[in-house]
Amino acid sequence: MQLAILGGAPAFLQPLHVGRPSLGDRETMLRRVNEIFDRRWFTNDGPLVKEFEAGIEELVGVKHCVAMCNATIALEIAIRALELRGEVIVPAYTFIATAHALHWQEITPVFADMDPATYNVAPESMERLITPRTTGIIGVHVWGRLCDTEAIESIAQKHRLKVMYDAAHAFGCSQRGRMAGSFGSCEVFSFHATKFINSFEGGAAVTNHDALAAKMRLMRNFGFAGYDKVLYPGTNGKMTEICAAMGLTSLEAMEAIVASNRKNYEAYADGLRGLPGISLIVYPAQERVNYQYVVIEVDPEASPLNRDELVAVLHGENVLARKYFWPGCHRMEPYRSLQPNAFLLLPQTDKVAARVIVLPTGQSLSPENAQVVCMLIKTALKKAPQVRSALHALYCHNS
Ligand code: T4K
Repeated sequence: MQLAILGGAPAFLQPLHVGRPSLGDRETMLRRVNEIFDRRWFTNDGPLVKEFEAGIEELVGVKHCVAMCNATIALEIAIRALELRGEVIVPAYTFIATAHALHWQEITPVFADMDPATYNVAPESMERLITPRTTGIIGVHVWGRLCDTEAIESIAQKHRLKVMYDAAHAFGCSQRGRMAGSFGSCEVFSFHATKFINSFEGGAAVTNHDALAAKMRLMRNFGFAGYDKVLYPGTNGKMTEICAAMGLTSLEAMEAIVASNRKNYEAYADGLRGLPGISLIVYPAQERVNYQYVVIEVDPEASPLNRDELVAVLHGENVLARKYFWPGCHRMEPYRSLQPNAFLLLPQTDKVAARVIVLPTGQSLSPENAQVVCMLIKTALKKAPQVRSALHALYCHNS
């Protein structure tokens, strides 16, 4: 913990976290836990997992949901079931799991640049990276705003590539009225504790393709097709009943979670309006949106403080803002060593990743808390010279 740069005690006694889980109805969850105990059926395609899968299929409008223990394993299984190999194009601006799910299977993630207007991958940057070794594209719906699926799918068609999406952020979000989960050959959701809908840990691959769904179901359970019969080199990607219980409880609370996320987002939008060099992510009014991420960008040319200085101020006030996804995947190991020149094609990713701050939101935070966070940012920008010298003194003292 750092000192309050703005002077006095930190504005918040308890830290405000990004990614604080939403809970859903506690009594319902506890009832489900009791039922799990009574049934003594804890995992391996249990009734709650099936119910959770059916709920997702209905909400997303897809034929198949294959629930898994987390989204990283779901990505790995989807990648394997689609028989991707060689090189697969992914955005550099994503959580490291997207790239690792490929590298883990000896597939090379080839990093494409972003469109700074959307934080999503720039389709033309993807097309430039296609080689004879390319077998597929993984788009990522960053912060829940869907990437340009039309452009990506037309590039894929032209070059005979497979397309899947990392929809970890985009559960409950739509594009032209069509829900995330129904694009490409398949899409992967995350239900990690920090996500919009959470099952403690969890994920799912969703698809409209019967054969692909059947293959992923086998793969998540060691490749077993009934007693004593293994058809694929599968893994253990199963979701437990306790996770499905949480997932169902969270799913039931979905509208309430969106409502509180939206209130917080609007409080941030009010409080940050007009601050020099600060812009807040805008969500499409005509679409379904989960408002799970409050993302601001700090333009170092226009803001009196840069991104890192503002984050230091906020941490000093117990507002534990995050710099997601900084640095881009290409600047993390093993990719930094394996592809040392990748950055040359990623100017927008490097620029934007150095500007982004993700602010706390979720049901554990009130719009009043969001207003205080905005006041802190406003005060810090107003007192930029003092803030800078306080930070300088602090760093000199600590080094
Ligand atoms: N693709 C994308 C685009 C993703 O963003 C992610 C995950 C994945 C794939 C892979 O999905 P999973 O395999 O995880 O299902 C966190 C999450 O662990 C990760 O799931 C998430 N993206 C990523 C964006 O954030 P870290 O390393 O930043 O986690 P950590 O421990 O720093 O916690 C994040 C914040 O959440 C902190 O402020 C503390 C708070 N928190 C966390 C947990 C677990 C809580 O308040 N309570 C909690 O229980 O990765």
